[in-house]
Amino acid sequence: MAVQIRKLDSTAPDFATTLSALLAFEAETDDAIELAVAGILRDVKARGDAAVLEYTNKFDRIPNGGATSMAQFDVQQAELEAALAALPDDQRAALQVAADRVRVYHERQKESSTGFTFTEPDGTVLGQRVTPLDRVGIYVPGGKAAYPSSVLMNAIPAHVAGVKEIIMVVPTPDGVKNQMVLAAAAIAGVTRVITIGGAQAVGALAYGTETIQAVDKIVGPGNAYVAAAKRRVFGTVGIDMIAGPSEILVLCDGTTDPDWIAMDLFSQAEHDELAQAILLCPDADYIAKVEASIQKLLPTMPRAATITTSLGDRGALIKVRSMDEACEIASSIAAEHLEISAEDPQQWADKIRHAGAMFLGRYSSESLGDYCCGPNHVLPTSRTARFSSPLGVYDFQKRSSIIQVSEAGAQTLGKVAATLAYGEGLQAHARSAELRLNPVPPQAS
Ligand code: HSO
Ligand code: ZN
Repeated sequence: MAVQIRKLDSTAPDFATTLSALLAFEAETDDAIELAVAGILRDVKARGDAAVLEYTNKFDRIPNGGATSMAQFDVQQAELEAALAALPDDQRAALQVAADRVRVYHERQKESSTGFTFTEPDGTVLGQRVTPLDRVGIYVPGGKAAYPSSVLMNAIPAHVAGVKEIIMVVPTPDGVKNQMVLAAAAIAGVTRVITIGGAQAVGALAYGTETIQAVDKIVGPGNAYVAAAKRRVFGTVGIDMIAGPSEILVLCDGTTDPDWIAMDLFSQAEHDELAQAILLCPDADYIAKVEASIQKLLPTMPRAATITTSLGDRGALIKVRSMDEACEIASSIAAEHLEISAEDPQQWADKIRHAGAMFLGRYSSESLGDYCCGPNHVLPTSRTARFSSPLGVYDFQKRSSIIQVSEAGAQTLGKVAATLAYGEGLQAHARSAELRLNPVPPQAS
């Protein structure tokens, strides 16, 4: 099986148009899905557990005639621990190493978001306090996209932030539980696991039911129904982001083993037919070598069909004028993952303004970041790295302003506030400020 991967040249007159067409990705908004999800959410809000039970039995084909009570969907802590204990030793150890590293990294994030206070000369104190959310829901997909690593990446930052209740929902089609997902929940600080999924699980988390307390925020990836449900409950609860297909952009100076680069491109292409893998390189001969590696290695991949579609539809090998130009293009692409596979990668990294995560140097393969380097693998996709950040401890915290005005402060601020309030026609605001002026001026008639 040979893959047809497009080759582009940045000197071509239509390069900019071709590139933007290649990058365009519209999350599908399907009217039928929207309608179905709206109905499910309304029903869950109105009927609570009874609705969740019915939808789960139906959509997840729960065996033996289905569950008769929500309690049957709760996974006890002992079952999570048993799943962890039953894993092959190497898997358990690897999960533990990954979890520890993710925790250590996110603890640094917590240290750097501690809030502040300062005192003005007249004794007025101002500040910002950072507090964790009380309760969050983590959506974990079932089926082929059930990633234990994503359980760690979503739950650990919440735990590090100090969230007391972390409720994980995971659908179990045909009643089958993914043991590695349960094991990951056991070590990530998840407080409750419920085997429900789809829009009904999002509704249960957002509105609460008789047996599930409403959460404050819902995070985690899901299919089109879950994404539509998350969009609809936003406002009632917080949500993280609506993640698009995975992306990798490799910027290479032409000195890395081409097999390594080919496999790095495959590593994201194998996620999804809609995933995007792109190489930027100033050396045409090297690009030809990577292409040869792609053709050579593809038949060895169990997911060759997915990779072929992804590389064929959305992939590209792009010859650029220089590494400087590669950096400019990379910044405009704002990829989820950017690998800089080059000698002295730092000089190029300094020129990048937008990327979800940057992997510097030829040993930093993106796959290491997906599992165990420590930084989060939930990253902005579809060019949203221009304005958003990796999932982190800060997504499970919020800030409150602190204002403690001294008597002296009330004199100076009171006059400013009253003037502005009269300007806005808001008498009560003005009087509220003026009442604290010392001595209190006579009330305006
Ligand atoms: N690369 C994915 C995360 C992942 N990879 C999970 C392997 N497992 C996020 O873009
Ligand atoms: Zn991945």
